[in-house]
Amino acid sequence: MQKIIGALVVTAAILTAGVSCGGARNGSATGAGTASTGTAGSVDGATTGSVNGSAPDAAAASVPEFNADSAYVYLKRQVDFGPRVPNSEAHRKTGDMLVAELKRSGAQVHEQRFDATAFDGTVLHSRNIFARFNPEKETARLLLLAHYDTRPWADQDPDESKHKQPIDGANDGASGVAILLETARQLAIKNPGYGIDILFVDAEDYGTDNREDSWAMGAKYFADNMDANGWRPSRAILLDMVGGGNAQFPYEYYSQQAAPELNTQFRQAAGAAGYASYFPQSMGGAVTDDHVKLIEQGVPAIDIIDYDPRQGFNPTWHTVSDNIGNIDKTTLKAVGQSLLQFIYK
Ligand code: 1BN
Ligand code: ZN
Repeated sequence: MQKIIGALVVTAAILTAGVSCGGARNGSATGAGTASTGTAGSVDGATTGSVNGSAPDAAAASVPEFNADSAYVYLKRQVDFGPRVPNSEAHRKTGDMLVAELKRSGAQVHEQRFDATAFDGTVLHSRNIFARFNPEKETARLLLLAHYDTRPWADQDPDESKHKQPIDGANDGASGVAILLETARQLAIKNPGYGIDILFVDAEDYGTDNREDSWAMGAKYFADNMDANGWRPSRAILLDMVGGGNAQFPYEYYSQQAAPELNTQFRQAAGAAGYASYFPQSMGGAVTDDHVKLIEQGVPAIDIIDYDPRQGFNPTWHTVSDNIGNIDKTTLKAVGQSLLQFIYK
C-alpha cells in the first residue's frame, strides 16, 4: 500500500467565518426550478457525441439516466472561467455559478465563508457551498462532495518551466463538481425521498508536500463546524478526478478503513449499473483528500479517486495537461450512472 501524504502536520489557521442561506425548497424536489430532462441548457460547447444510451447494461428502470453530455457542459462551464484559484475572479464567478445552479435544482443552499491561511502565508478567502435536498429529513442523510478550487501550480508537469502555471483542473476539480451538478439536476426531476446534501468544498488544492494539513482546508472547515450547524451526515461520498481517460477507481485506503460497507455498497451499485470494470476489487493507495477530514470527525466517508498505487494518479495530475481535451465523457458517465444507481437503488 503506497501512501500519498505529506509527513509534517501544520496548522492552517482559520480566521473568520460566516454562513448565509438562500434558495429554499421545502420538501419535494419534483419539478423544481427550471430543471428539465434535457442537458445543462444554455451553455454551448458540448461538442463530443452523446454517450447516453450506450451503457453496457442499462440501469434499473427506476434509476434515472445520468446525462454525461449535461455533465460535460457543466465541466466546460467551470473550465471556461479559467483556473479557479482562491482569491481569483474565476474562482468567485465559479462559486456564484454553483450557487445559482444548485438553487435552480431546488435545493436549500448555504454559503459558508471563511478565511484560511495557506502554508505560504497567503490568506485564502474561501467559500464552501452546501446544498440540501429534502432538508426536513433529519436522519440518515447522504453527503456527496467534490472540491471546486484548482491548484495554482502545475508542479507535477514534466516541463519544469511550467511548474508555476495554474492548472485548468478539468479533471482535478471540475469533473467531480460536474457529476454532482448533473446529479442535483436529476434530484430535482426525481425526488429520492430521503435527505441528500451536496457540498462543494473550497481550498482543497493549495497544499504542499510534507504538510498534510495544507490540503483540504475547506473540508476541514466544514467538518469542524458541521455539528454546530446541524449538518452532520450519516455517510459521505467524495468524487475527485472522475473524468480522466483510462480511469480506474480501486479501493482508497482510508475509505476502506473507515467505511468498508459504504465502499461495498457503492461498488455493488456500479456493478448493477454495468460499470464494474471501472472499480477493480483491488486496494489503491492512501490519499489525504477531503474525505479524511470527515472521517476524522466520525463520518464514514469514501473517496472515488483515479489513483492506482502502481500507476499513480492520472498522468495529467497537477500538470498543464489537466485540460478539457483530456476529459473522457465515458468516465463521467460511468461514475455518474454508478452514483445514481447508488442513490436510487
Ligand atoms: C487530490 C487532488 N489531492 C490533490 N489533488 C489530494 C492529495 C494531497 C494528493 C496530497 C496527493 C498529495
Ligand atoms: Zn489536485
